[in-house]
Amino acid sequence: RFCEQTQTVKLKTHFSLSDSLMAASNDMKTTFLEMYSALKSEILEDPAFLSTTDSHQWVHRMLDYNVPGGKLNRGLSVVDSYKLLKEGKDLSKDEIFLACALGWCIEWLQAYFLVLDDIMDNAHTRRGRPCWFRMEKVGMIAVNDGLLLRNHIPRILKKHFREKPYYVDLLDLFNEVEFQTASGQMIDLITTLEGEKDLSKYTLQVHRQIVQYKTAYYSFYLPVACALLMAGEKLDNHLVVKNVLVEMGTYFQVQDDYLDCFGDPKVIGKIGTDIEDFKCSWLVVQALERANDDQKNLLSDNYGKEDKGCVEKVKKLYHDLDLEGVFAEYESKSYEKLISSIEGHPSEAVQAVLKSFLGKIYKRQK
Ligand code: DMA
Ligand code: MG
Ligand code: MG
Ligand code: MG
Repeated sequence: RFCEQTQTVKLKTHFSLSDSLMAASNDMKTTFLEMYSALKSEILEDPAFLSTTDSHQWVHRMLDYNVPGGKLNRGLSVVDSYKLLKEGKDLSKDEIFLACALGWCIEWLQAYFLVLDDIMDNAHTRRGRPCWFRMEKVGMIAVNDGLLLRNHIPRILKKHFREKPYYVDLLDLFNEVEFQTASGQMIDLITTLEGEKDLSKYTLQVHRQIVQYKTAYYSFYLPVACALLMAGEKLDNHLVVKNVLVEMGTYFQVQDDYLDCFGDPKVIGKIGTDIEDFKCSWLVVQALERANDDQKNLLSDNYGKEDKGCVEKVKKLYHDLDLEGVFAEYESKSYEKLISSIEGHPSEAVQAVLKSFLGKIYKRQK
């Protein structure tokens, strides 16, 4: 117990090195990234790795490859949201420290989901580099690495939040959201089962169910829920906020589906595989709603095949059906709807949180 306390103090001292940066407060991202190194050091101090240097090395490399390289939107949103909930009051060093720690827990969760998602989706690249499981000497060890990433989260929470009155709510939140995400992933995966490839089951309703569960809860609700808990709020009192965030997350995953086909791999850092994987993507659902019988047959014959020619035929059909236009329309409609739900909220601070989040993703290219 004493030992752990000293470690926490050590971590906080290390963190105070960046006091000058925080005073300027214009570079929260730098502070956030410094916090990553501190959390990583704590994890690497675990006796599990002391006996062999190889295991220490492995975890070090695995974390650096998978945790910090993304846009960090989810993690930084915890800090941003907490600040907005505090309505302009300056945050203490301790508050910044805790909000960053929660932000990193979400980035860890994201790393865990992505390592496993890329195996299951048979993906090639992520964040502009090969997927972790494609790396030499990694392969299916990536499955266990996913489990490790997942297990780091309760360790970080225990170390820094154990004494907080909202500790139990925090654990419950992470557990609940992980369950929802894994359930969404399951539906996403079983709809593509070989031998049951049947496009007629791909409806907007099925699509909505998948994306709400696999993406919206962990990417949108979770960061704001973390900030609310830190601010001393009870989540049951914020169901309206939750609904708006789930809507926003749904819109975000529609963008992801769109970019999978129409995005620039150099910009989004990944090569799309939804057509090859027979995914219930927003694009295929929209295509089915608009296709004539011939076009439906073309889809049945070519959707879900590895063959490059088949993929090209599907992409051409999407273009012929003007799905770029349909998406542009969907995007502005969703934005308007979200803004009007947000403006219906009684709290200015909550409105600011939601608008800031929406601003980060509207018309995103990556
Ligand atoms: C993402 O679904 C969902 C999770 C939980 C990672 P996806 O497979 O469309 O994501 P990506 O396009 O990033 O592989
Ligand atoms: Mg994927
Ligand atoms: Mg997937
Ligand atoms: Mg995708």
